[in-house]
Amino acid sequence: MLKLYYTPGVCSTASHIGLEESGAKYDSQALSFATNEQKTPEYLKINPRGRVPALVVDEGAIVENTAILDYVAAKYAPHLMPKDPVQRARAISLMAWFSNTVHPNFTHVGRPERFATDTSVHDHLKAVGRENFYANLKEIDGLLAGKQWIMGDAFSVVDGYALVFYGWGKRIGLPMADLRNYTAWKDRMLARPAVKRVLEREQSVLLAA
Ligand SMILES: N[C@@H](CCC(=O)N[C@@H](CS)C(=O)NCC(=O)O)C(=O)O
Repeated sequence: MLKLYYTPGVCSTASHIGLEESGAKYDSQALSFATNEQKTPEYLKINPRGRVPALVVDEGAIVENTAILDYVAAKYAPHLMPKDPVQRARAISLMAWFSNTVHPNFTHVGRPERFATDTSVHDHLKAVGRENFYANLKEIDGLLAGKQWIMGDAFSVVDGYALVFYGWGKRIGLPMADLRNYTAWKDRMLARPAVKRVLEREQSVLLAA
């Protein structure tokens, strides 16, 4: 049995969507950051880094969205990752960039204290993070030009990951409607029953007008 540990509205939504789209049976547990449930001794046994998502499989825990999504596709839903080796490498490349660049840029906005202990520079870090994050969103908008899904004609687990950042942009009041391709694609995402189920379960900002 699979078990996903997630927190509503954070990057674990990517894995949540991937699992729901895969059709695999899974159990899930929401952890509240407000009460630091991601740092309890029980959860630290699952992910010693105290982060979500974590997916517990028969052999133990898998952490990091990129790894979880590749695993879920490989094991339960091969149609959710490109088969062609070059396209598959590009899918992993995009998820790696989401994880190592786009996500940390956003973290500067919400958690500047993770990048500098000098509080006098926190506002500056937030402003730079916001600018860099919006530049990343513009790049995603460009990647979606003329495409149905982020990897082309076929929906993939990478789409669920890209949706996380649209929601975050909306949450911090960035001009998301200006990103025409990204916004049209977001509407296609919201029309998918599995995506909608996850967003409803997480009470996502993406469902608000
Ligand atoms: N690169 C990791 C990032 C994991 C991560 O940083 N998760 C955040 C939520 S977006 C978290 O659990 N934060 C809890 C904390 O920092 O205490 C992934 O993609 O899985």
